[in-house]
Amino acid sequence: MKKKRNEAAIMQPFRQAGVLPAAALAVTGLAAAGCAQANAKQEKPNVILIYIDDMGYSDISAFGGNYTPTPNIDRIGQEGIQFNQYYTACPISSPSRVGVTTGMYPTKWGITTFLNDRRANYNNKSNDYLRPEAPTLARSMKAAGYATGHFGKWHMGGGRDVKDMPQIPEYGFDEYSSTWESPDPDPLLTASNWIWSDQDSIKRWERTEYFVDKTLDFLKRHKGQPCYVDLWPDDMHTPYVPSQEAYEKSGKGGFWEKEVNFTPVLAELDRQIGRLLDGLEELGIADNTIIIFTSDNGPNPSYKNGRTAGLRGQKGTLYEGGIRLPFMVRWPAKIKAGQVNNETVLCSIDLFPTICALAGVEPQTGEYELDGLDFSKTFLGKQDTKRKSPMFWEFGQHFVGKPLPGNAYQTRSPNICMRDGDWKLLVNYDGTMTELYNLADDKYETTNVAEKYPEITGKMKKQAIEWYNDSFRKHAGELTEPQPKQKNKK
Ligand SMILES: [Ca+2]
Repeated sequence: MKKKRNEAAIMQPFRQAGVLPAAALAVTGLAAAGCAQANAKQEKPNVILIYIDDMGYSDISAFGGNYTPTPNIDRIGQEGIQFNQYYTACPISSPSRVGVTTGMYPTKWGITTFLNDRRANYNNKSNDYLRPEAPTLARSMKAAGYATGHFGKWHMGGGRDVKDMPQIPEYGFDEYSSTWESPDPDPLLTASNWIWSDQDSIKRWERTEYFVDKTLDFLKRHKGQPCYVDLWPDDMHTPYVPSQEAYEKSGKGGFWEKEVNFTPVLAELDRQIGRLLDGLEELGIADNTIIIFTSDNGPNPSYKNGRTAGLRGQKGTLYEGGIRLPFMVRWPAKIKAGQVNNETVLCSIDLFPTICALAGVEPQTGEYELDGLDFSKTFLGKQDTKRKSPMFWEFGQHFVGKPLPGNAYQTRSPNICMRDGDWKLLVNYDGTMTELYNLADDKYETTNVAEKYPEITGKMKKQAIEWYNDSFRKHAGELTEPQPKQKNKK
């Protein structure tokens, strides 16, 4: 067997150091020697950013989900603060990840939709990877003395026929383990040349456990040093393959998008988040660890919008179901338990400046200006901060002018969106499909009031299109057309 799973490492995460090669052990030994001294004075908090893939607003119980109880995930908000008006920067994986990584609107970096092969990226006016000169949160944390790890899906470059992307350490990470859509996939997860296969050493249903093990092992080895960790699982992205039994029963492709398999995958994700929380307790670092829990974009499938609490739209649209997501923060040392914030409108691009402020870290942004705002005081529950500037989104310029699908009401939105206070405007970059909603009156976006409020519509439409014209591919460089593909023999 080519890539045998290391059972001991999986079953006993805290002993993983025992299977490290000699060179790594030497480094670990040095870190351990510094621990006693560092332990006494680690003031900066650890930060774990849990970024779930394709989790809907109401998958989990704390946000109204009733698929399966999620007591462990819910605990993060119950023991900290839950925000009910949090948005991702883009309703699909790659640009969403760019937004949270850079603290900037992803369209500026020319990541316009999910990263595909080079020809598709070119056709979508997308770069093949995030340019390494972009500011990154991890790089700022590292510069302030943090140990940095990325464990889970990446999808900001690499996979398919893209070979010239930078490696993950170039974005500020000391260690990583990632999946097929990354520069250097973990061989235990990628026995085949695809996102997953039944030949993988770590099975699809064991992946979140694997990344939680990686996270805990990293924190253990760096105990005494502040750590920044991305824990970015594959769940709740399809296919839903909850177990060997389900895999054999479902066959190839049978039920992998069905609720019957979705539910146990969600239950397992919750169990693994519970293991993470228990692990932090065992390591004695729970009190001074900030955990942020959220998702990268809305659900697909949405199960008739059961996964969006009835909000319109889903993954791939700028309606609320595509971009409004669950968001919770726990930091026992500083954040009072049991808070719910219904007022503050947050965006994933705020996390870069906010996390830096919470940790006392200076953001390293080079010549670029972050688009996100510092909401650290709001996270700490000190004030109910109202957002002082509008937010903008761009997704789907490649759909503009194309025929709408039959189910467009839920699956296709105009490609620019702006939220200012309770007003939300959507429009295509060519000025077509103008829609206006007042979210305080109509959070389900059922009634387009653009004609009823022509002044508001006109002003917001102008602002939104100007923002798009200024932002689209602003720092992305020139697009280069790929050479015609060699024919692949399978
Ligand atoms: Ca996603």
